[in-house]
Amino acid sequence: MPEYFPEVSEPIQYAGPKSNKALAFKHYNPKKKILGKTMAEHLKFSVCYWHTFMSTGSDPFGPGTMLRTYNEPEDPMEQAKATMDAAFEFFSKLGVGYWCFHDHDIAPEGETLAESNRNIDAMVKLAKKHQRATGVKLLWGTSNLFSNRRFMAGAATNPSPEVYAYAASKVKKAIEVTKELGGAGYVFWGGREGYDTLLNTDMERELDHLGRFLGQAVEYKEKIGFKGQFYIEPKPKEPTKHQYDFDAAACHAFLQKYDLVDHFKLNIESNHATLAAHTFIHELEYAAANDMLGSVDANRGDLLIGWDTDQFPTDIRECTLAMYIILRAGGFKTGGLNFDAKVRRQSIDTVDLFHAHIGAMDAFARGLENAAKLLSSKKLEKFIQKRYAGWDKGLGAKIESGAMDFEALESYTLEHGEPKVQSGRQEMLENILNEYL
Ligand code: XLS
Ligand code: NI
Ligand code: NI
Repeated sequence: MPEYFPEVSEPIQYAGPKSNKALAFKHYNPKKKILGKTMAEHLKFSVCYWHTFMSTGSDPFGPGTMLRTYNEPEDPMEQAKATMDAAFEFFSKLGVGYWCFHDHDIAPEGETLAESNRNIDAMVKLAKKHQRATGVKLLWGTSNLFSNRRFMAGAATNPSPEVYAYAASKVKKAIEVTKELGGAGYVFWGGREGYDTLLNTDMERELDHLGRFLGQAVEYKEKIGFKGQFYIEPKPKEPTKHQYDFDAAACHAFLQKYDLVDHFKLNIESNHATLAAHTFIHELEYAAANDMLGSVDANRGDLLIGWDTDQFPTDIRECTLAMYIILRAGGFKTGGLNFDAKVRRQSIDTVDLFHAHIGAMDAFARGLENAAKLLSSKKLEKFIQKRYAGWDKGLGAKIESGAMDFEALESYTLEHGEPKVQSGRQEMLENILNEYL
């Protein structure tokens, strides 16, 4: 088998924070134990197939810039095979435990659904062989319901029932192969489930169709005995003007309305959070507070550019706060940190793929270490506990237990007068956080 990443001859090693080696981990030490688990077990890093192996740097103003040897074969299936060989070589050399893919990342779409499915089957066979040989596991699978022109007006929310049927057929297959590959999860990202203009949109009907579609997916999952976790990945816009899976709260409300909330968790993506005018931390916190935190698409946006730039995460403060929430919520169960991120258009060498992933893994390793220390110090938790202590006894406990109606609350206030107020101490807390970065 040809070697696709000759610039890295040995798997990337942990060399420690003092090392000057660029192709080494300074902080990610997979076997190091933190709060009873290894770093690898906490972080569960995953490489995404689409950005890392399928995208070559195109943007709205120009085509790809990256020339890859695995893209050289002209026959689409030969190209797909070379790409998969390259992908597993990369996973092994980088030392990640997981990968994620869309159906047509790994296999070209054929002229018909039947041909597409045959292509997928052939590639799944190869993926299975590679998974067995390398020990790399599938974090989640998904179906691309947004690139082909048939999906221009959405998949489950398309005005045409034929497109709904096509989308269902693709998701059916993608769930089957995710099961076949032992996937721990399956993601629904509603690529074009939204609208470009309300002038042509029956929103009520579209939402009902999306609810039905996801319900049918749950039914099928149960029918074939797929035990993986279903996730919804919120995103507010892009490619459409508005997407129904806007943010964590909108997805949660949607799942409750259609009685699906027990069957899904959320896959929170950092760049999608900022597109929704939230922070990544807000989305994680909302998900955790509602027992909906499932998995993470770890990347970062650029606040000066208004789209999903999908850059590799490097911000230590953000990684620390993210891991703080994840640890506090009990850590990942089925999910992990999937790098839904791509190298910049000028980063044209394959070695740039290593630099990008190494930096992101080190950033999250530091985030994990910082978060573990911050959590063990209990400094933030103690502050919050004290801030809400009024609810643990007396008046607060009575309100929480439902023992005080509006009339009783009025009598209490008439008797006790003006409440005492307390400082929020934001600056002090920000200083504490900085001590841990
Ligand atoms: C696009 C999404 C996509 C999903 C998988 O913005 O992030 O990559 O993660 O379909
Ligand atoms: Ni994503
Ligand atoms: Ni994205």
